[in-house]
Amino acid sequence: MRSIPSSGYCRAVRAPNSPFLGACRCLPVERTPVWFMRQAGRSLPEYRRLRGDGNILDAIAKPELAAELTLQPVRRYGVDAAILFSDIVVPLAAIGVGVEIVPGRGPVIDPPFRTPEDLSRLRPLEPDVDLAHVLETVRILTRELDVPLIGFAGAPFTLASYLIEGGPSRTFGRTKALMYGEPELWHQILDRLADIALATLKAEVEAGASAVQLFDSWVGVLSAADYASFVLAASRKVLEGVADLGVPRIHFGVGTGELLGLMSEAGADVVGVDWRVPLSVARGRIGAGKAVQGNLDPAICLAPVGAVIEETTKILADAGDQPGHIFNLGHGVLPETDPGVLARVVETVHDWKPAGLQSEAAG
Ligand code: 1CP
Repeated sequence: MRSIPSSGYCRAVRAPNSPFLGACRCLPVERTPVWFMRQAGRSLPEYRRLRGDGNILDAIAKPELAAELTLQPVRRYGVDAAILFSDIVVPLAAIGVGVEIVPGRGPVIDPPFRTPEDLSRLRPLEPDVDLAHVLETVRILTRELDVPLIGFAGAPFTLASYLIEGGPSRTFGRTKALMYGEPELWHQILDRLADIALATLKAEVEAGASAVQLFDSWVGVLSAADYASFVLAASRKVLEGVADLGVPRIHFGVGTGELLGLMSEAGADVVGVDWRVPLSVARGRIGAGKAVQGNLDPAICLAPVGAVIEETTKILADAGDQPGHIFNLGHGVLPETDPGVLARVVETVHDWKPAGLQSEAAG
């Protein structure tokens, strides 16, 4: 196995030869790394026990508790990376935008953003003060973990959609109406959200995170032309803004098959792919030199375990034996998922030895 430089992006990690960090850099690694979006959360009995019925934003504000919730899936599954237990709306709540996370629904913003005056509600983020509790969680985890910690932020489009809709949406009608009706205000909102995401990611890396993921979960509702006109510049501002920190940057959205090339252009090292596009096809759209992350349909994990393992193996085979694949789901773990099934997925991924990588590993 070729070793990974121990300086720079590996700095906060005790395992300098992390398969996760290596795969993010498209280096040959001893085994395909795996982690799951929403690996912490309601699918785990130990999560339900520890979290109880309290408000999730309160749990995130308690560093010892948030660190323990982050560690639970790492202990249970032996995944190759941890993802900070927080939420994409935490920086917005921290600057005083009225946000609540309503059980069974998701983030609700009251009142929603509708006028130019609302722009003043997006003041600059001062991470040391506004996110002090989150950064403390990162510092605890950096001491405790022996796998890399992924920090994250919500991308400008996805955060803007919550602000403008006032909560989760199916049509994104108000978001698109503002985008087309008041393009100047739209760009101002996205630019401020880009600054907030950038400040969040920088602070998390400075506190010890070894990689970052920019979640643009809902951007797949846009056409490629809209993405290029209304989103690309703001996402690029975030991803290029963290380039000099030397940690891998992952960029992810759902239903983004038509946008993969543009999301790659926005500056990521790794592009997340949902289950709608085979990884072999996605690689062509994303371009050479970048890694792919994905892409098992989380709903398939509710099927009998034999079918889940078969689909897992198909994805591993389709990723091919070229370096640069991080196994993940195509979106977050569904709460009704049996953790035993995910444990079998991890085992299957770790046991997978594509012929090409075996010879690299020997050499
Ligand atoms: O109390 C609870 O358990 C509620 C469920 C929950 C959890 C576990 C929410 C509400 N947020 C979180 C934590 C969370 N959120 C994590 C850390 C856990 C982990 O991944 O292991 C992360 C990375 C997020 C990020 C997040 N929040 C995203 C991007 C990822 C994605 O799923 O696309 C998004 C879109 C949100 C908004 C959000 N927060 C919570 C919900 C239910 C939602 C989605 C609502 C919607 O459909 O719009």
